[in-house]
Amino acid sequence: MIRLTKCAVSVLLATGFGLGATSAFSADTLQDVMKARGLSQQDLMAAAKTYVPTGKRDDFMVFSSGGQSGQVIVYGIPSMRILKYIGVFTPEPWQGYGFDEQSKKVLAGGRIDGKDITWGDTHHPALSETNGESDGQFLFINDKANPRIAVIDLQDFETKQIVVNPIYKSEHGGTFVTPNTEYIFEAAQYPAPLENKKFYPLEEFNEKYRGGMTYWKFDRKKGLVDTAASFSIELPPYSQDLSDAGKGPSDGWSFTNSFCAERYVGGIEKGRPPYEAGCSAKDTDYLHVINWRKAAELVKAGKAKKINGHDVLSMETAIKEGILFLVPEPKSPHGADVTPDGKMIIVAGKLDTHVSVFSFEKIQAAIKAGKFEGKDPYGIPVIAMKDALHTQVSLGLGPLHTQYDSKPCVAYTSLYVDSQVAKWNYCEGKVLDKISVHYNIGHLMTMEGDTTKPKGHYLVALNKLAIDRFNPVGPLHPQNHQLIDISGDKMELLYDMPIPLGEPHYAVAIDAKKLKPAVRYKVGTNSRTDQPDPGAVKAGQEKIVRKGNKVEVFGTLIRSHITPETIEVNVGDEVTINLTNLERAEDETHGFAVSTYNVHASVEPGKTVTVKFKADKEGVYPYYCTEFCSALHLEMEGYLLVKPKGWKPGKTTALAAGHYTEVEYKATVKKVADTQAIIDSVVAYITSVNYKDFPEVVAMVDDAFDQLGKTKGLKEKHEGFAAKKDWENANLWAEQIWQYQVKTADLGLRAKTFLEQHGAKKIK
Ligand code: RUQ
Ligand code: CUA
Repeated sequence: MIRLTKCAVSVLLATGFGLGATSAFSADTLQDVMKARGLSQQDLMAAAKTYVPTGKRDDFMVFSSGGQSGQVIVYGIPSMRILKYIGVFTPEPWQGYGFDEQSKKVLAGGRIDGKDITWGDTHHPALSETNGESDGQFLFINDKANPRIAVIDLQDFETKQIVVNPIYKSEHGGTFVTPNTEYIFEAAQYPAPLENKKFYPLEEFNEKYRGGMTYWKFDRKKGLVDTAASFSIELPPYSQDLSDAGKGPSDGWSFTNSFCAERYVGGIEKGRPPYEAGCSAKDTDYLHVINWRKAAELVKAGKAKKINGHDVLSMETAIKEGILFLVPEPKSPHGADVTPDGKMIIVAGKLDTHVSVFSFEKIQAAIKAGKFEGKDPYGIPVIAMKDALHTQVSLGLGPLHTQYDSKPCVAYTSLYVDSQVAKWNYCEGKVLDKISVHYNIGHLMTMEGDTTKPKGHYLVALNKLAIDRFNPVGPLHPQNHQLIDISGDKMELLYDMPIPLGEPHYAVAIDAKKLKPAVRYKVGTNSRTDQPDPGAVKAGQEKIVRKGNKVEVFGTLIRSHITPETIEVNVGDEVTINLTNLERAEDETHGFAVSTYNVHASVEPGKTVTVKFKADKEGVYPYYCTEFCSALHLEMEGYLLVKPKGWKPGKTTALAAGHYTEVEYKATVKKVADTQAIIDSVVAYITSVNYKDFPEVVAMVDDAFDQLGKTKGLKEKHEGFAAKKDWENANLWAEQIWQYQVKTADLGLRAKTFLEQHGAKKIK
């Protein structure tokens, strides 16, 4: 990456470089622009550090929680350009998510008590890891309100699975992964009875309400959570909160903090002060220290009991087997972040100015020595805070979360109340720098900052409030992600990005080079299962199958027509339409919508998608492609005809005719010949260079020949009609040849441009 120094900027300015007076673009100099727009030299510096010119790519990719939208937001760093919203817990119309059958099945995995839940309170995304490093394969995210987690495959950035937690009513401390993504963590939040739909009065809170920690087993080969091999540990009714997995020396352990260890129950209705008073009355809460690896062995050995069909290790067993311990932590803690070397766990104070750095080695020494200061009311051994602490550092008001730098011992902690980020050294326990952010920061995020090898460079402050930062848009403000340069000694604020989709609690970033998403599916793929779809058909094999009142269409999409172009059904029929996109060219997605039947599909190259509905109203319903896929996109259309009961064809009139003449037919034939000459010249160029070394081009060439192949037999057809002087049909079939030629030429020219721009070499 090029680092532009301040001094370099001044040189550029002094020499009148940049948009100089001689520039062909404008008469302005860089100084003129600065003056006119009121920009400082520092602003210019920030612009130079973040601007990514057209055609250039970002260095890092961010996966941000979409908050209450139940989605994931993908954007680039340093440009902060938004690239995608991934539908996760919530239907997302553009991607057809929740409007086609394949994706409805994924969303159905998130049904609770037989009901659809069409929103999610997404909090913490996590990237899959191999040996403690981000590997760019999978993304996970949780839903706090409706205890669920989701699996997103980074092969196509699509949600593949939603898993409901069978024993919680809410959760928060998820998702966090173990260093080889063996397990995904999910910690409960507000205690409730673990049995489903069981009622106990609040007076039985201590006895019947419980917290817990769930370990979801991830099957990397299948790319799915294996629910049968997953388990939970029953925990006291403290509100378990953020968690993290041990790594290096602490691998095999998990750490989960908690609040409201007071087990307080509000409030006014019972003549008691509210939760906020009772839940922060004591000076300490508990950090839960759990040996998950041993817990998994115990579950395998049959020591768990089933609750709602799910394996749960009881507190009793966990205590007896020596896998569960508590460490007091300063009141109402937040964040539990394991250092990259796995030696320390940093917990922030929230209502305390301190962050506490706990030593894993000290915790282990106390456990080995059986040195406990006592037991909690449930009999869990408690390690004294002083026996577990490495150090405590006063950072400022409202410390929440901690992230790590590529430089050893350097950490960044968000200060919610102060609206600042503190940079500090956790080995020596000293503050290094502070920067103000706008405003009230929650999480913060460094590049691969959760892993064993953080990448440095940048930090993003995820601010809860934006207040005065952007043009006002009414009482509900966007949130503000601020990009901060952390490569020097002093942190420098670079960029403000409004997030208008929900409250993105947390985000994770990965080196962009690690992501290798596909650009097309194998033709006929169900993208949600990555298996061949039974609804797929090859070109030329399209059909409509009717069985009783069920009508099933096996159709295809290719520029610029839908096959079939007419679907006739009877009112009351159940209609299933399977569509396969036959394109192989990059970015040639077709959409599919049927007027007023609330179905929509996004059919990317190679994908097969199914929409299903009951044709419960008679009438005429156009269907069409919803993506502007070619010059004749608007003509990518057809009719669903829903016939009334007992309808019989009466006297029909002829379909509209063009009344074409011989002159028009001859002109069309000439147009076809001219276009063929262009195609031939493009083909000559492409085959004269090493185009086979460019997979993108090979795909385009394949597609082009596919299109051209469709003209087979059409010449004989139009000539046959011409011989009979049927100029109408002769002209229409000649015209159809030209339609295929246009698409062939379009692809061929794109391939040619690509080859020219990517330095293709002559081979003959
Ligand atoms: S936490 S309220 Cu991630 Cu700071 Cu959710
Ligand atoms: Cu296909 Cu528009």
